[in-house]
Amino acid sequence: MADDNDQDFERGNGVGVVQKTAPKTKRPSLYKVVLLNDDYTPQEFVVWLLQAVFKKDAEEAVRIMMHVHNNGVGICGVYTYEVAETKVAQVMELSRRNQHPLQCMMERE
Ligand code: TYC
Repeated sequence: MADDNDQDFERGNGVGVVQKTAPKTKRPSLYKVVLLNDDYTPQEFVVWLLQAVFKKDAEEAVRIMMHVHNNGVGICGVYTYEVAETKVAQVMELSRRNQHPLQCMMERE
């Protein structure tokens, strides 16, 4: 014998229907890691750092280093918050350990 639910189901009244909701995923904010020029850090050190920390090939590393040298500032890469934060910390620590005044920071895209 049909109970109330069976009757609702047969009428298509929504009993037992799985309703899809829009997925609530959001793309993470991105951050530029930028290098600042100075008069003291050797060009070779900056090129080495761009390869070691930012995984650039030699040609791209030289291009970015020269861009910073000529323009005062330049982008090393764009990353999620934690990755950008880690790369900035690595640059600052490697510069400090080698006694270079090189400065690096992150900026919201
Ligand atoms: N201007 C530096 C020099 O001539 C080289 C340099 C490039 C320094 C980029 C920092 O982020 C920098 N020795």
